[in-house]
Amino acid sequence: MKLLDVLNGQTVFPPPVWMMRQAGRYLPEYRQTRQKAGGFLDLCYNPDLAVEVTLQPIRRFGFDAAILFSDILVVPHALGRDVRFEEGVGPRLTPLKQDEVDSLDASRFHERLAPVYETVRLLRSELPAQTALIGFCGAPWTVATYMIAGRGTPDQAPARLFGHSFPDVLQRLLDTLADYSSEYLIRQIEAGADAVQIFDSWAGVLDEASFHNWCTRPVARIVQKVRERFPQVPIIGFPRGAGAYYANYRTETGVTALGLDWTVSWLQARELQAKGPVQGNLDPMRLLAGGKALSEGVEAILEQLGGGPLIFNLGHGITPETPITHVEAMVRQIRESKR
Ligand code: 1CP
Repeated sequence: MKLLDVLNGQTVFPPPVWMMRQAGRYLPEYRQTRQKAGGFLDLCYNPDLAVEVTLQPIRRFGFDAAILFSDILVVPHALGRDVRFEEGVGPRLTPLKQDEVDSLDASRFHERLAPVYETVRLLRSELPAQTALIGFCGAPWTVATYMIAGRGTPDQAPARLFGHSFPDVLQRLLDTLADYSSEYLIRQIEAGADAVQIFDSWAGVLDEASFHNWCTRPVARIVQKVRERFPQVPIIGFPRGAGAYYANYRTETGVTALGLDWTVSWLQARELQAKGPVQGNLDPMRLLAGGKALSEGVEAILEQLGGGPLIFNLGHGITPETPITHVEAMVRQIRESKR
């Protein structure tokens, strides 16, 4: 598998490619299956339909990796929190109060997530042998931001305020999430995931000390626990917006590869790549725009990072309005490129 070769440190050219949120609303076949499933969580917990939507982008574009179809918020749901997805609005949770942190209900954690493990098992048997299967979880900080605010917010002010007001309570929440997320990843690997990614989408809103305590440390705890059980399975860390903290994040967490967002400079990206594989980092707005914006963006990544271990990806998820023809053009350009 090309993706695993890169994660083992090899340079593969043209690089393997997949996209964050590759199963999603920009695909008509996704919208159709989504409608059949009923609610969004019903889709996540229905192995047959979750397998179907995971495979849709693989059939269409022949990506080098499939990512399990689920959501980062199934973890708080399996910890007994109320999680809903409102059509066209996004996730809604009952905001977690500080006196509820020590009474999360984990009694049915794996039972609730059993359909996700079943999805992984089915996927590994149905995917082509050359297509890697990526499992995932949200990083504790990012999951906590949704648990605390009860929704997505532009800068996670509610969770930052919570953490600065009650640092010990937030730390306990993050530790709990790290422990259950580790178990969740281990079960996904047991079921057949070839690699796992930890999504820290809200890493970029923190000061240096908070980044260390709330992003780096909990992710290091997950990496350590997963490695105790599966020393060889690659772990991709994606601390979106980490900026100057990317380098320390790699050394201190021990992740195998770093997911880069599109704001990282080429100089920094190449310095990071000199220490291990990187993944990214096309601006999803270049993919949405298409044409020259897209081809120049793809070309720059191949030129700047194609000489080392690279997994081609976007710098964040594809947006629902993106034309399918743009994705086809991107994949064609990557696959036809020569060095
Ligand atoms: O209408 C729909 O069908 C719901 C849209 C949708 C989809 C397709 C949501 C709601 N989640 C997903 C799937 C999903 N989420 C995947 C599947 C695999 C793939 O990539 O194809 C993954 C990996 C996620 C991870 C996820 N969920 C993250 C981390 C990555 C990121 O994009 O930053 C986050 C922050 C979430 C929360 C979430 N779930 C859904 C939405 C719209 C959001 C963001 C809400 C917000 O911040 O406002």
